[in-house]
Parts: sequence; structure tokens; C-alpha cells
Amino acid sequence: MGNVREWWHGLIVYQVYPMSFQDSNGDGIGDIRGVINRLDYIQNLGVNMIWLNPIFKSPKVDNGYDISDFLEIDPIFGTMAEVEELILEAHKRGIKVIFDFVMNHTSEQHPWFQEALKGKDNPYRDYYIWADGKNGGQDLPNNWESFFTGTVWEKEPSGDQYYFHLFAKEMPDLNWANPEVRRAMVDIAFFWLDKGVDGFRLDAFIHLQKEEGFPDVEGLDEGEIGLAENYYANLPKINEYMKFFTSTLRERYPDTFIVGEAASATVELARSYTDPVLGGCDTVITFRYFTMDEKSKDPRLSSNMQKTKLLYGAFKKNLQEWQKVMADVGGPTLYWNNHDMARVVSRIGDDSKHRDNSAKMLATLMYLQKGIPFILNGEELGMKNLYLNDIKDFKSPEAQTFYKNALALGYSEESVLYNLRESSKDASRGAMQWDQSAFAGFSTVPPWSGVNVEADYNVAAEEANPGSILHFYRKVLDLKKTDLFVEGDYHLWGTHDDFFVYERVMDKQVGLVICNVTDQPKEFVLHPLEHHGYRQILLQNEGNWLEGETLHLAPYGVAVFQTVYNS
Ligand code: TEU
Ligand code: CA
Repeated sequence: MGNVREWWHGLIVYQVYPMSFQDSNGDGIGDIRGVINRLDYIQNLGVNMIWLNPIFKSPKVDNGYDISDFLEIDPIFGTMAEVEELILEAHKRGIKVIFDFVMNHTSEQHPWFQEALKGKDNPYRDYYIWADGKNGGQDLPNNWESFFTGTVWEKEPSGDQYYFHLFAKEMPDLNWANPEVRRAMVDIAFFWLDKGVDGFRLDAFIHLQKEEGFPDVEGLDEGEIGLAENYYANLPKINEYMKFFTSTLRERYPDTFIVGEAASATVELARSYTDPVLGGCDTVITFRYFTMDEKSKDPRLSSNMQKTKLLYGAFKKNLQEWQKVMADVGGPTLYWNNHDMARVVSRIGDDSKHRDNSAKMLATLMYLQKGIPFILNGEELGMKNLYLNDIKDFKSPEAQTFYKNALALGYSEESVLYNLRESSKDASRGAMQWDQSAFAGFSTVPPWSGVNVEADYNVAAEEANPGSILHFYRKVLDLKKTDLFVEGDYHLWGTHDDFFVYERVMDKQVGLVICNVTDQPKEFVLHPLEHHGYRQILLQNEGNWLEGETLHLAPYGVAVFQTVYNS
């Protein structure tokens, strides 16, 4: 085993959040026809795979992650025929298509769960996870908290047991210890592979096993609940379930691409999940790169709803570790944001004074490293967080809970809304900005999520502006496709935290990426060329200049050098 170049090492993935990408029938909600109509735009961006968030039949308590029929397209998104057309048209443009595969839970509306509720003897009862309450059923089975706040247990309407839900109560967890469930999920995957889908993003796969006996989390007071990641995340059987799932699929579809969402996985766990022999995933998505400043957060409130800064020192260490450990499996996934977190130029960059330079620097920093880029739709335009100013406009359940709890602690409504605007999932789900018309060209009516309408930050304006973030993303992705930036070895330089500098080395070629991660001008001294060779600038954003060996970088300035040695 070792640095074998697999076909998927050269992937560049574009995440399309269907509800917010393009509406084609004037109901204010994005749909499949809308994606089909924008495939040329996606192709011209230079990506070669799209990941679609869930489009299956769903009551949409969690925007489609609560599925009531895995084999039906939700009418709000379109028809099966349109999905088949999307796959065909994408493939014609050399773009592969992966679907979101929600394997940890179903909607409570799913027929399996409706059957299971009929009683303990129902054949579907064991498709889900049940427990008796303590003290004769009065009290909850244990003190575990769900990721959507509140207990993980919900009493069944007509019975005496509780069922388990790691997310919303309308999303009961599937019992993967039941081989019938595993078999059923494989059959669903085959249904979509038979339709030409090229792979899956495995949603929340790290949670498929729960600790036997549901032991309480220690150290909590009576009646208190708490997150229990050590009892429902990354437990030993996960790889066994994954190996079964993907090896069964690959018997018929050897090139099925599998990217697993492993939000809390450590690099060691990620390496085991992507192990060509033991694991089932080609690569995984972790949330662990982004070490934020926790000290300035209020511990009484949910941490991921409070806006703070990225700690570049820790961030560097994290990426260095992941680059090292994942080097021989194509490198780690490279991303800044997705539909579960606020947008990069607002969360990490500077979406007011240095919007263009910070967006361009952060894209270069992340995507020229070794690994597969995952770009959230609109990121390539420098789209900033969706501006919402009324709590009722925030759709994610966690936002509502944070609002209530923060006001109860005496925080001003303005400061609470500011934090929600800057940190909630809603921030990344605003409508895509195609132009500066009333609803940004996304729809002819007000979008379900809300929309930022901006004169200079939309596809039409940026297409016409050669210096735009859009054109810069195309240059970064063109570079990313070169062998040097796909396969070149990665070396992070130990510099001051104001800088993020690394090399990509392959044979006699060296790519050097120098980033100023601050909002102040900085100078960086280049080391003289060791051997006979020449150095040229491949790419840079605005306001930088080279004076001899001294590189003057503008605020959030970035420059990419390539050095080719003669001997
Ligand atoms: O998110 C899963 C997820 O976020 C958890 O795995 C994570 O560990 C937790 O939030 C701690 O940070 C996926 C989807 O991306 C998300 O949109 C869905 O809401 C969720 O699963 C349920 O399907
Ligand atoms: Ca629509």
C-alpha cells in the first residue's frame, strides 16, 4: 500500500444545497430542474463532481434529512425523470454525481416506523431503538442529550416504551445491529447506483452504534441531560457496518465513491475509516480542523452558536496532522464550510473591509493542499452569511433553543440575533446569488430561506469582472488539477501564526503557497533558490508586490510560486 493514485484523488466536489440553488417553477424553493439549468455554470467552474443534499420524500423537519421514502423524489424537488435527466446531463459534462445517504435515521412518517409503532411484535419494531423508562416508565431511560437539544428519548404515542432519536424527535434512529436494516440500506443504495449515481456522502455514519445498555453519562445531576459522544459516536462496530455496506456495493459497482461525514472523528479514526482494507470510506469529512477560540464563549450556552475567531496556530497543527496521516489515502478532504456551518468569508475571512482578498486567500490556502476540495455553492462568489433580523426567520431547531436560553440569561436580542446570523446553519442556506434582480435570479418569488441581493457579488456581475472571486476560484481549481497539486508531497512551514505557508513537492517542481492570514500588510522574506532553477508567480490576489527576496503581502494577501529546478 502507499501513494497509489486512485481515480478519485483528482476530484473537486461542488456541494449543491438543492433548496437554495435554483428555483425553476416559481415556488421559492430550489429544485432539480433548477440544477439541470445550471449545469453549464457548474462545469465552467472547473469542478468534476456534485454532491446533492437530500432530495427524497420528506416532511422536511430537518430540510430533507428526515426521509419518509428513500426511493421517491420529494415533489417539491421534482420527479424521478428529472433526476435521471440530471445524472445524464451531468455525466455528459464530465461531472459525477453523489447523493446524500441518510443512514442513521428515518422520518417518523416512514412506513417502517409507522409499522414499528403498531407494537412490540411488529416485524419492523426492531428496525428502531427502544428502551423502557426507569422507575416503572416514569423517568427517561437515561440522561443522554440529542444534537438538536433535549433528551434523545421520546415516548411512543400508544405504548410504554421510548424510542431513540439522536437528532429531532421526528427522526427516530435506525437499529443497525439488526441485519435486516443493514440489508435494506444496501438495497436502497443499489437502487440509486442502478440509476447511474456515482457514490454517496454518508450522513452521520459515525453514530450507527449506540452503547449497549444505554449507561448514563457520569457527573450530571438528577434530571440533567448531556451530550454523550462517547456512547453514540465512533464506537467499534462502525467500521464493520461500513465495510459490509461499501464492499457489498462495490461487488457490483467497484468505482462507487464513498465520502463519510465523520464530524467528531479524530485523525486516527479517520485513517481507520478510510483504510483500503478495514474501512469502507474513500475519504471522510471532519469538523475537527477548525479550532475556534472557546475561551470567550459563554459555557451556559451551546458552543457552536457563538461567534468567535479561528485560532490559526491550532488550525495549522490540525491540518499538518491530517495531511501527514491521510497522505497515503489521497489526503484529507479540504473544505471551509457546508450547510451545517456559517459561510467562510464571514466566519473566517472579513466580509466587509477585505472581502475579495480574504475569500481568495482562504480558497488558495485550503484547496492547494493535498486532498479533495469540497466547495459549498456560492462560496466561489464570496457569498456572505444570510442576513436575517427576526428570530422567526431562523429555520434550524437549535437556533430557536439558543434564542430562548440566551434571552433568559439576560443577553440583548440584538446580540443574540448577531450570534445566530454569524453561527447558525441558516447562515449558509440563503438563496444562491445569480444576479442583482429582486430575488437574485434564484426565483421570481421570495425564497423560502431569504436572500442577500448584492450588486457586485453574484454570478452575472462576477462573470463580467475578470478580477472577481469567481474568476479567481477558476484559476485556483485549474492549478489544483495539475499533478503537482494533486500528488505533490505536502510540507507545512513553521512560521509565525500571521502566516500560513506550505510547499507541494513533486520531482523537480516545488509549489510554494504563502498566505497572510491577518487584516494587516505583512512582509515575508523568500529564501534564496538553493539550486539552478527559476521561480515564477503562478497566482496571487490584489495588492502584493515582490522586492528582491521580500514579498510584501496586502491584508489577507496570498501568492503562489512555482520553482522548477534544472538539476
Ligand atoms: O450532520 C450530522 C452532525 O452534525 C453530527 O454528526 C455531529 O456530530 C454533531 O452535529 C456534532 O457536531 C448531518 C447533516 O449534515 C445535518 O445537516 C443533519 O441535520 C444531521 O446529519 C441529521 O441528519
Ligand atoms: Ca421550485
